[in-house]
Amino acid sequence: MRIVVLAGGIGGARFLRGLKRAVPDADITVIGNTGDDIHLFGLKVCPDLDTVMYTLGGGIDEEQGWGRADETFHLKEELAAYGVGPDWFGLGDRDFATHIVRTQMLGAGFPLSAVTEALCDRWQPGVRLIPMTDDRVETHVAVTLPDSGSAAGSGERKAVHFQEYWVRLRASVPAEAVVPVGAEQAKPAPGVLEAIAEADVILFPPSNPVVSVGTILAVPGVREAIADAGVPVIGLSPIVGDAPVRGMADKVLAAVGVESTAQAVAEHYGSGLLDGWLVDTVDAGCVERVEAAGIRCRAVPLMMTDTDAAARMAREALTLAEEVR
Ligand code: GDP
Ligand code: FO1
Ligand code: CA
Repeated sequence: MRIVVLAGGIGGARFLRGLKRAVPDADITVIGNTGDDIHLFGLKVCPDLDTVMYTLGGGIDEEQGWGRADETFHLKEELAAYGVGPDWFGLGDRDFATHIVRTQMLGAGFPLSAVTEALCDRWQPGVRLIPMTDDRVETHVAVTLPDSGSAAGSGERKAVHFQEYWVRLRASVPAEAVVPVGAEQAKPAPGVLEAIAEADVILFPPSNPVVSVGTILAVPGVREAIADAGVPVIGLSPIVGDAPVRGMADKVLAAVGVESTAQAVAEHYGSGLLDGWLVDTVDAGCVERVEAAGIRCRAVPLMMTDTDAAARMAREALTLAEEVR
């Protein structure tokens, strides 16, 4: 079975680990979000690609969900001693090696998709991991910073990089707009459209609907290819009990006018894209309303407490795919 998954970071990666356990023989292609990518200290950092690669390759910091296990921060400390920032982004020593290799290969002229493949030679994630595009796309968030006196600024409206919004500001101010800068001009990376066209099923894991899956869908051609694939498209809700399981997805959902509920996220994707939607059992009350919107819906446990729980979720998604096929 050929499965295509549109993945962000932690939610996508943990689901993928379950999917691999649920269907060990499947041919899984992951289209990874690169809108979170950021240049720091002259290096290209791809948080979501790395989270998938490290999680599936056994190198992730399990508790944190991002970055390397057994990490140290000497390099970050040395940079800080020189007064070289930013100091708000936690790049560890082991992780730095990945960004150095990536940046070196990009500088030598390799596209990000080829670089990602090379990095995966080491990590053997057991899936084909392709960035959504080889072109530069960076998600920016329009915010109004609080009045002066606070470290953040002086009541001015400005656009900040997604990582600055998420990590530095901790989404503490409303996101007024979320813009995947460069997406309109981006081309899908080699293999993206082909994998979608050849898929037997397409899955949206419980990743952020705006800044992960939404950014991938913003690459011209991707949404159309999914709609044209003619195979079941099944999503799993990252919202459980009207709140994100983890993180601040509610803040970026508000920016696109979507309530933080499992039903609203399903309707946001819409019946033109989604055939099936899984909500958590605590949200069973919305199943009929989602179905009324033309999307087949089931309520099942959606908490990825461990890989077995994620594998059960993956099996439920594939069962729903067979129901709508
Ligand atoms: P990020 O790039 O690291 O933010 O990760 P993703 O975009 O892939 O996923 C983030 C989303 O995963 C968040 O909105 C969380 O609500 C969701 N999430 C995390 N853990 C779980 C879980 O156990 N169950 C469900 N249903 N969603 C989860
Ligand atoms: N997330 C944080 O909340 N704080 C960090 O300092 C941080 C550093 C970091 C370094 C490498 C990496 O691959 C990911 C990192 N993340 C960090 C996670 C990541 O930036 C975000 O979780 C996602 O991009 C949000 O969608
Ligand atoms: Ca992310």
